[in-house]
Amino acid sequence: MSSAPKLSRYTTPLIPGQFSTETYFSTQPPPTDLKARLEPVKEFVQRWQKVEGKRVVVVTSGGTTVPLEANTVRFLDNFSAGTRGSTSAEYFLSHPTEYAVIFMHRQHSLRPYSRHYSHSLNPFLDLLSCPAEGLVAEGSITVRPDRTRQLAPVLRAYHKSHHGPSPTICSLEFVTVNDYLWLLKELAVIVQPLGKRAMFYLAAAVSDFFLPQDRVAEHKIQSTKGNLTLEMDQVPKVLRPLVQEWIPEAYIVSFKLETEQALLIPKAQKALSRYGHQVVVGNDLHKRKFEVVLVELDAAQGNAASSASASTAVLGSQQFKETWLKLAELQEVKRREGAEKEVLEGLEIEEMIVDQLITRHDAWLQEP
Ligand code: PAZ
Repeated sequence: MSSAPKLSRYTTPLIPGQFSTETYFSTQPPPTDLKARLEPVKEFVQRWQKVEGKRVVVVTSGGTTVPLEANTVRFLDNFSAGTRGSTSAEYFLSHPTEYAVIFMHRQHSLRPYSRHYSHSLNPFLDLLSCPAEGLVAEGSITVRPDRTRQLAPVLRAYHKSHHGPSPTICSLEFVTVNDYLWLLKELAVIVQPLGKRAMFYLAAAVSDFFLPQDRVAEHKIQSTKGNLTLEMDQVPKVLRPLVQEWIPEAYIVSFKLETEQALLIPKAQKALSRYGHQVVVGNDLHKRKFEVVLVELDAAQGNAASSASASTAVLGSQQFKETWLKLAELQEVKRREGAEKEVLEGLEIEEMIVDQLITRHDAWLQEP
């Protein structure tokens, strides 16, 4: 029998629907295996902390779910496939002397390197040679010669970062928004000793709403009971404690997704004013693969950064700078350098985002 969602006095927030961060973490239970999952991350951070000059970037990636049932049959989800996060992680990993990556991602979402061979884009079995008559002998399976040129660099980078003598990536999975919030909080504590050498690159699409544990039905909600009405509470804005309490020295980059382009810059500015972190990367849902805008405090007031196409704006007494990054501009530069068509077609906006952020992180490390 399914139990109907019910209210309890204990977790009901003072303002209906709004949990403070403290109330959230004191009422919503951590994932059962939290400590065990974080052990490899602790070792990873301790190892890289000893290497002078090494920085660690926490990349969050993919969408979070909100389960409607404890024995979960149904859940709310969002569109994110983890493209931004997995692609960006690769570009950070392409600077192996500077960056090691903690890749905190939604289970089964895209991952660095293997993303090139997803089942829909580039099915794994299509990479392998198969005799015309289909008689595949076990000991003789090989990669099709016409696919090795593309595969070799990806395989090399994958092995070096994941299975080399000193792996530069450590992965951590989440599914629900509750998993995500707990992992982020604990990760901040683990990464904290790195101080300014840490960067947070928060590209995951995190739900703004959740169902408190005591309002989640235990068993599958029965349709025989008629319409389903859901009332969800707001997820606390953990960016504030992340920036102001958990890891104040780190370089923190948040992402802002909108479907109305006109909202991007004002909302990014508001987030910077409210939380006091370093950069908001604004992106429009439909153009996110071709253009983004970096919004930050103007160098005169806050962080130093140089860029080709920056403009400034004022909100209250704060002055902001916006830097648009457009894939077409990178393609034009590479085209002029003589890049082949195949290279031009393979360019990704994450290369530009990561380059820009590394420059800013360099400057951040130089600041007293
Ligand atoms: O995962 P993806 O590449 O399909 O999408 C990336 C993205 C749009 C989720 C990311 O760029 C982003 O904006 N994340 C933050 C979303 C938000 O909470 O506003």
